[in-house]
Amino acid sequence: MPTNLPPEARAKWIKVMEARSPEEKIRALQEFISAVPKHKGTEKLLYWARRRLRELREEIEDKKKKRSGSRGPTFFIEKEGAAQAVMVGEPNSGKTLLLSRLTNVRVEIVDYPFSTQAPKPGMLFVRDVPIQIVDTPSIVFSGEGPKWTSRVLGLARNADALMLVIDMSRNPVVQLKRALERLEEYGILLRKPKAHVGIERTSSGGINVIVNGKIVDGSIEDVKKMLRDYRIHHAIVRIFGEALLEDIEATVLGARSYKPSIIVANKMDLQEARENFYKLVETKEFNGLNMVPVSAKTGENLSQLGFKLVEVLELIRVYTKQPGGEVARTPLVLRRGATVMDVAKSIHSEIAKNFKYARVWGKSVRLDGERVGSEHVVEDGDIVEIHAKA
Ligand SMILES: Nc1nc2c(ncn2[C@@H]2O[C@H](COP(=O)(O)OP(=O)(O)O)[C@@H](O)[C@H]2O)c(=O)[nH]1
Ligand SMILES: [Mg+2]
Repeated sequence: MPTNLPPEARAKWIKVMEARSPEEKIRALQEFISAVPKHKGTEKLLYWARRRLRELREEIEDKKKKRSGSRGPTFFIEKEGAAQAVMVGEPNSGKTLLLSRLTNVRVEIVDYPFSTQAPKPGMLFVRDVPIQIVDTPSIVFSGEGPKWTSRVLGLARNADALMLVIDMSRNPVVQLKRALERLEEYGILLRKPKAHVGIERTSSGGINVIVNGKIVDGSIEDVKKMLRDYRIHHAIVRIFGEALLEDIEATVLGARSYKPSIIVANKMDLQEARENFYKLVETKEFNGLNMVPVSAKTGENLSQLGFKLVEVLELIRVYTKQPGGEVARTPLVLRRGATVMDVAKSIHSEIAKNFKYARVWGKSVRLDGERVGSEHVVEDGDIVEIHAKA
């Protein structure tokens, strides 16, 4: 990813961000592409911009199809439950069987490649946490692949988590290497990069840069100037690790981002699978990936897969209770780091507004029923009783 794009290119990018309709976005993107100088340093950016262009064209085509009443498969799955996890993988890796094993969905396994034609959701309950699992048409990780490839990867990019399903009876090292490359081309990173940049647009307050690490090749002033070039005037920028200015620019451009992910090492019941799994684990390049060995056929380790999903999604359960009342049976599902105020807000905005204090039982407090303020951070399994002004 290049840094220091010429001002013309940045100005064009602003147009892309501001475009409302896909048609407008396409025009703006085309202009952006022609304003970007072509050299080694911009290769990835251009690749990414052209891919985005392709996706937008497909989106328009899709809409036309719908209007004309033809009923091709639709690639949008409404999110339900606490989070959405999309399964992606090559033909016959076992995605569809996994969906039927993990969720309430009953599907017919038809034994020919590319038999799944449209994405399909089902609900998995991990303890009390509902997680939507989405099965998708198979793609391949080397070469061109089927025409729905960018749609499937678009679904994955939009999901809360990605499950990369791998057939462990075939050379998994090669499969996984290619898969990682392919996903990265699509802007999906399965591991947190060494440097992580978050940009949160705000409505006022100027640009605030919080550095938990360092900016390797510039200063906070350089970051502010770059954002202003993109006409971002109010934002909180958080930098973790050792970030280059180009990492920050890549974030502005939305070109790649980390997606909580699991490598689902499937078909562990088959002969060569166990040895192959060790090969995966021992490959240095795969350090830091979450790998879960399972068998969709025998059901081996499927519950572990659920727990791992909750873990990578950073979901926690909080049980509410009214003063003098019973503990709720079903939990609120929140993200790790949530506060008592987040709990109050998910109960009711009035309760949040009239919040006085809360009592908490569980891991986040030392005493049962300890009295805490709104900023108190809750933990998985906590019971929270909120006291509000009447
Ligand atoms: N032995 C074994 N076969 C499996 C497993 N998971 C899926 N299969 C089989 O692999 C074939 C492809 O499965 P399917 O779910 O359709 O794969 P998809 O193309 O990724 O959706 C089917 O014959 C499944 O029964 C597994 O864990 N072990
Ligand atoms: Mg399938």
